[in-house]
Amino acid sequence: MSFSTHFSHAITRRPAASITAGLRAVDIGTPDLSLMLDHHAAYIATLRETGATVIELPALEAFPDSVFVEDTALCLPEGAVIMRPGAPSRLGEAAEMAPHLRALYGQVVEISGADSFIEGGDILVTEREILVGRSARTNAAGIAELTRLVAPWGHSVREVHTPPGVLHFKTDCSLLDSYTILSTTRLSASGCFGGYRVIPVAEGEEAAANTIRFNDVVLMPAGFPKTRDAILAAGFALREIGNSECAKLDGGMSCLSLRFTPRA
Ligand code: CIR
Repeated sequence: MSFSTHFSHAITRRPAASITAGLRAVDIGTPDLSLMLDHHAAYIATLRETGATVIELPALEAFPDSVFVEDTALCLPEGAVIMRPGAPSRLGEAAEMAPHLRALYGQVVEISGADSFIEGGDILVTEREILVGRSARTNAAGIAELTRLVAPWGHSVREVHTPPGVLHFKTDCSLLDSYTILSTTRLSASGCFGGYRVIPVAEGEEAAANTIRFNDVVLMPAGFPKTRDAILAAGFALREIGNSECAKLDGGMSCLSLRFTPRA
């Protein structure tokens, strides 16, 4: 079973009422908390249906973007790495996540350099390597520190680039199985996925790129029929989850969980 697609656990965090103040590149409306909670519940139920244990953490009002837990840590089978988010308003979210991972993992290490910044949304873990996109949130020092921290666990890091104007590397791509990546053309055109099979996101449906493969199912945002059909045609089981409210804050399927199988 692949450690990059199959997981025993996930951690999520309930959206806070302060989500209305969440970060966004462009203001396309205020997220509706009640609808977001409905979508969030459907997301968690789908993770649970695969047999995984889902740990639901309580809302953190002091951190409007804290529902997007993926950015706080990188979880590998051998241990977890606590991130240093590049968005100043999100920096404190990592410390809020650390004790929960310490309770589950034997080894938890931290990105600690004052000049190091890195967010989980910029990290794509595949069976053979860890790709990290440099972005407005993730810098060279953060990537260098991550590279040093995961080397003893046998993981290699390859630095790639998040397209300009795109929040995170994984805003534009997802792993569907150990050698298949769903990607926007603007990202795959950079050549970063050599050696992988790439399923292109349909033109005009770029917001469909951020999906997750979680055990035997692919969770994707609802409303992108061409990309949905391409994933189905490639033979994957798929569930569409409402994402209209998270999308207002540049969030998608991966942002909403940490997914892992801890080795105690
Ligand atoms: C932010 O700008 O940080 C949040 N509004 C969205 C974070 C999405 N996270 C992710 O893609 N991993």
